[in-house]
Amino acid sequence: MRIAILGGDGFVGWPTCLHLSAQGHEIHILDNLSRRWIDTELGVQSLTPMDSIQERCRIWKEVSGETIRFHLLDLSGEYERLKGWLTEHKPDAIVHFAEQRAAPYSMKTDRHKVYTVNNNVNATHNLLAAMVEAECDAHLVHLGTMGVYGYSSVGAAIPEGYLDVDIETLEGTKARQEILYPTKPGSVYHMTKSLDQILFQFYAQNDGLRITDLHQGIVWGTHTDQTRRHEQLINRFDYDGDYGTVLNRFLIQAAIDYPLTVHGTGGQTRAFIHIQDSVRCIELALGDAPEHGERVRIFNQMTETHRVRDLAELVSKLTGASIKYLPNPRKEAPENDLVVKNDQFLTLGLNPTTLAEGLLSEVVDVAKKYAHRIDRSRVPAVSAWTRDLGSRVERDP
Ligand code: USQ
Repeated sequence: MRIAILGGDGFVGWPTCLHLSAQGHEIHILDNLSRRWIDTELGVQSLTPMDSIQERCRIWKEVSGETIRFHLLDLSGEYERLKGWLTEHKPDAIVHFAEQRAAPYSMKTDRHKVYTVNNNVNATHNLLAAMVEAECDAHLVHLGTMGVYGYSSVGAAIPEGYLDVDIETLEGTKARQEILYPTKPGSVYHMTKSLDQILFQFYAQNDGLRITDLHQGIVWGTHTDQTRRHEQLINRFDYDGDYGTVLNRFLIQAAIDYPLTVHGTGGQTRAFIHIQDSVRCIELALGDAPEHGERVRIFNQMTETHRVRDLAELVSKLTGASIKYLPNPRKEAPENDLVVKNDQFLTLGLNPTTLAEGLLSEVVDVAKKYAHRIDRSRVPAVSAWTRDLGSRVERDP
């Protein structure tokens, strides 16, 4: 297939490009390199040394013989160029990662809220409108998030996107209706992914676009089979308070003897997936396109759930790191249970990497190897959800 990977320079985007290219697909990256600009804005860098996208593609050609093409294009700001690109290249599939993905960054200031909404919602809507106008019949696979569901404990498993509800009719009988599972986003970033769902629903129903939305959990790990093939193919690894995700943060904190930064009681339960499984899920979803006129297909892309304090204890046991319970800069339930259905990917053949097998071998090695590149002052999470929470944030534990 000819596959356009929007946001192909990012944390999940890059290993996905390599994975699909290795399988013989023709890969085109469309990216405005905004993630690299945000590193510059925040004054941080990936733990792992990352080459330019052009250099990454050159090395991949040397290693594999396969070509990945890079197109510098801003989805949210260059609608006409996007439409022109789709008209000219007519991809068979599009994978859409091109959104600002950090919840703390989206809550940093009002400017960051506005940027995140403008960037994410416009990128998705521009893409959908351009696909229709360019008569592009590609299967669109979008990276969404488990966070659209919210994390309140309702004592029931979260289904894959849809919920059957019985509504009382005017005649007093019950009518069954299928609805999108109600969203309850916990940040401006998660809110944009909730808005994306409505955009997808409309374009699938109105224009017959074939869309799959992957509700992904928190990704951990850094390597995939392809990023291991050359040190210049290495994936990015974020550890700072805005972009670092919880388990990867704990691992680098342990490597530099920094107390593990648990927010609140650490009673938050979240869904997790290893980066290798993440790229495999995208491959599986691409191979299972919906029909024209079918509702948006929604998968829960996660393999296990863990409580934050249990993760901290696990990392502490493995490495001897100490744990620090900090005031939570986020507005979120202090404790929640989480049960998630993920039957669709298991049925399609996903064989998950579990935390127990993958943890020590891979990430601790990466964290230790590059520990000298860490700026300790960028480790604290200082973006607060509200002003009063901001005044309690601990800047350097
Ligand atoms: N947390 C800590 N200590 C830290 C960092 C985080 O206790 O040092 C806690 C947070 O308060 C939160 C949980 O860990 O309760 C998860 O935080 P996170 O930063 O790992 O994940 P999140 O902000 O939810 O976002 C990440 C990705 C996002 C993706 C999402 C999937 O950045 O792109 O959509 O995970 S999910 O969480 O399932 O919505």
